[in-house]
Amino acid sequence: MKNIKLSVIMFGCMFILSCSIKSGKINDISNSSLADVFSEGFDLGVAVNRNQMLGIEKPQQQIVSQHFNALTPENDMKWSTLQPSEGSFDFTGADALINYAAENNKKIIGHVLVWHQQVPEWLFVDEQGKQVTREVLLSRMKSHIFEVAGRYKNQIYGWDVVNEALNDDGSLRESKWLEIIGEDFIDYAFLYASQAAPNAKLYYNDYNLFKQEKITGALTIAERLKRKGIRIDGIGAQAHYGLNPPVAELEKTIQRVISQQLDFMITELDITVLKFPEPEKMGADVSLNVEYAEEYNPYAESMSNEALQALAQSYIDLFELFWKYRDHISRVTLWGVSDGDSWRNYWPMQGRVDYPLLFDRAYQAKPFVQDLINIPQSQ
Ligand code: 9MR
Repeated sequence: MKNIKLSVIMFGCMFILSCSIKSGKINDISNSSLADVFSEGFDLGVAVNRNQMLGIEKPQQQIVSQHFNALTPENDMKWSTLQPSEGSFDFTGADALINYAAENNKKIIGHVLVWHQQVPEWLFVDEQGKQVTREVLLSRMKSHIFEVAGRYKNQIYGWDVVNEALNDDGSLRESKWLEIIGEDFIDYAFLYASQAAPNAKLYYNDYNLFKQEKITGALTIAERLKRKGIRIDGIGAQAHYGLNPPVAELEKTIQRVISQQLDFMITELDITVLKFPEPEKMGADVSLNVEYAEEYNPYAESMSNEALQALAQSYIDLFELFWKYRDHISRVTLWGVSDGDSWRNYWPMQGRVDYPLLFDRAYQAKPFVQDLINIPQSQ
């Protein structure tokens, strides 16, 4: 009799469990963590700002603490913030992130050591305003990397060492780094980073890497570094996409990267629901600034249901791909906490209202987040 009772109870429990898995309730995220759902596959990261780290933006901080396990500073570790004038460093924002991450047990991704944007005016010129030599710029690069990556060598898990050095066709982007130092500026950046932070992972990071010519350029850089005995651990694909993201091309990219024994990660994911005014310039070139036009801002009050469905499908398609390659993808990072925080509201056109992230302006998870968290159970 006792055994029968026990079996009935056990059967009942299993039935309830299987129903709740099917209905998705087992992963009701109000009481759990998105990062936990994907933890068998990859870290789930987010870009954060200083106010979130300091607790000034409380609702966003709550989302960060509950749902993400890897943090990238959206702006606070860029050169112009850290070393606004030569030799004088300001670590206020960076330290706030480091402290928050330590207290809340989050990984930290450093962003970024060498980039052509958000650099201070003094960096490429001498006191007379004349362009500096290769030797001077290399020495400025070295001291910055040693100061910054060295300071956090025990706290930062991985660094975006060089960011956006390529054009979409895979050639090297014209920049002051390239002009003054030459193409081995990339090699030196990785060399210095590996010396300053020997235990940190070192990444090359760029946008539009789903384009095969562009990933060829990135892989060529990685091969050269390896040939020279300079460490590079992985390639970060930014993923600033629009609706219907390039899933098939991205899959090819993932396959090519992992076949080179390089780690692959998605470093800056967001999906605009708005029409891109100059489609051939889709990507993340922050210098693009298109004049405001009403027709490009259709959801000023709220997003249409159609757009929400298309956004949902886009995220589902991408997360299915990420989960398929979970053994080779170490992290997927969203570029911002909630829609109101996103840079997409002001790029490539200022003054629009966009809906590119997982959490809305009222800090609620969008309905399709439930579909995302069901992916690990359904595959
Ligand atoms: O999201 C960042 C935004 O707040 C800054 O104004 C902008 C300035 O350059 O940089 C944005 O972050 C960029 C990142 O550092 C590198 N890849 C493209 C990102 C979006 O522009």
